[in-house]
Amino acid sequence: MNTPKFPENFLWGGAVAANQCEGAYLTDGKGLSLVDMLPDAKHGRFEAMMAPKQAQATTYDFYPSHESIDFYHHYKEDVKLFAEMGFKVFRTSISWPRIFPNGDDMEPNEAGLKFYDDLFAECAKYGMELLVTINHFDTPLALLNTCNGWADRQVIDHYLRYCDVILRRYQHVVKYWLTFNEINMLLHLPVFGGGVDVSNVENPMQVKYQAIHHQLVASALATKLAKEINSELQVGCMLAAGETYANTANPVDVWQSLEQNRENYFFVDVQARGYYPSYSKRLFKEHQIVIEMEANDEVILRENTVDFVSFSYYSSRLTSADPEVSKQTEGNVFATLKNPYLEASEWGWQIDPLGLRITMNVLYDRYQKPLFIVENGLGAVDTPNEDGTIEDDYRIDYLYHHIQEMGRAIEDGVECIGYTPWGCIDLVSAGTGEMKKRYGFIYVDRDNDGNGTNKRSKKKSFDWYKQVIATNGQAVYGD
Ligand code: BGP
Repeated sequence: MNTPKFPENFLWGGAVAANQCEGAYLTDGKGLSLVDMLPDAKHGRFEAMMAPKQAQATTYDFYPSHESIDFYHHYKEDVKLFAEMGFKVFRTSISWPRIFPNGDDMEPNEAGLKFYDDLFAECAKYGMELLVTINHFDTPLALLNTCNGWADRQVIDHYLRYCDVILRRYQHVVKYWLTFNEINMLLHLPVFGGGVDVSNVENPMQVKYQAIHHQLVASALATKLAKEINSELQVGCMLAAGETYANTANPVDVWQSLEQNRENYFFVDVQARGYYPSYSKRLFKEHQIVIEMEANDEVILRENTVDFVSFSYYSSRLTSADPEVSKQTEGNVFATLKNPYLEASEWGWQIDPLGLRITMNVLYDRYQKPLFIVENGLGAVDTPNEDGTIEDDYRIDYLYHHIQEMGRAIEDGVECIGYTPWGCIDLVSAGTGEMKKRYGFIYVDRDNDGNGTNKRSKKKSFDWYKQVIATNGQAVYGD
């Protein structure tokens, strides 16, 4: 096959999120985010997400987000390293409770805004574009407690007040915006995705889809606002993607895979097409869901679709209608069946580079909007050699094959704006709270219990990725 060519202005870069790297969890007036009350997996992170009230009443030994890798105080050094790799774009998020400590405050916290003034100016100094997630798992904790997070419609107003401040302030330095990280997270882990506690409600599906409706309306209104503030701004949605395959050619398996894919595409169907998909009628009926809408909601959704579709891709998924087939493995956001054709990471996430090409083709066929791959990567244990060097060939191998398939998808005709692999610098894992699960090109000396010097050093993948960027992706087609 011909060597695919990446577009000349393709945005190579890397991604992080405030709650997983900044630390400084109470510095300069920041309020608590819901992530700040979560311990690591060993001490019940998952259970805390399921029962947030009990979690808040518990004192854990260690909270990974409180210090994280202290990006808050190391950002200059880190951005310099990103620039050395040749990043054309840097994806990060703004911490909502850094700007509005309780979520419902009327005035923003100037010290919080100042931090992002400085961070973004530092990136601009090196000519990097910015891709900013407005809400990446860190809804202010106070909103979870006062109104059950996004289950309450008034959170739309709080969110838009926050959007108004940051969109205005950063319009000239941040061109690309994502309204919510992995918006389908709300369906699977509602505390994480939207500060919604469903542990004591009669019909969790009702509460979740109502909260989802609020996020969808908020996303559309944020898109509208962005355009009013500056018509140059580009706003995207963000999905935890990964095509779900059928386990066999049995039509019942194929049907089930279609349904599971729809469960995720539902979100982008609304955000990219502007209306609830026809299949949602039956879904809502089956789960006794009645979405409460305000008169203008449908118009808002229809008139304010996204400019591009962004997504995270770590793996494909597999499903079977046969209850006997139950070999589950871990995966991003939700577990899936074990695919016998695929290897898996140490955390059980299956590795499927071709699945990226498939996912890109499906998304592009479905929406005909430019794609942006804003997360992809391998979470692995890195063991430094005696001299401190880290030979992460496994990570290079993972990225190499995914970049190859991304190139092939572009060759297939898919329009793709850029690629920002996840955790370009080691940071706290969202799912497990560990440091041990590393994604970075840059190693950070810090362990699962918060010990370490926080010293940064380059892994072998650092120079490799630098070469990929320098050759506009051609380095992965050299063999
Ligand atoms: C996605 C999140 C990220 C990131 C990534 C890897 O769901 O958007 O925040 O953490 O997954 O997951 P983990 O950190 O659990 O390995």
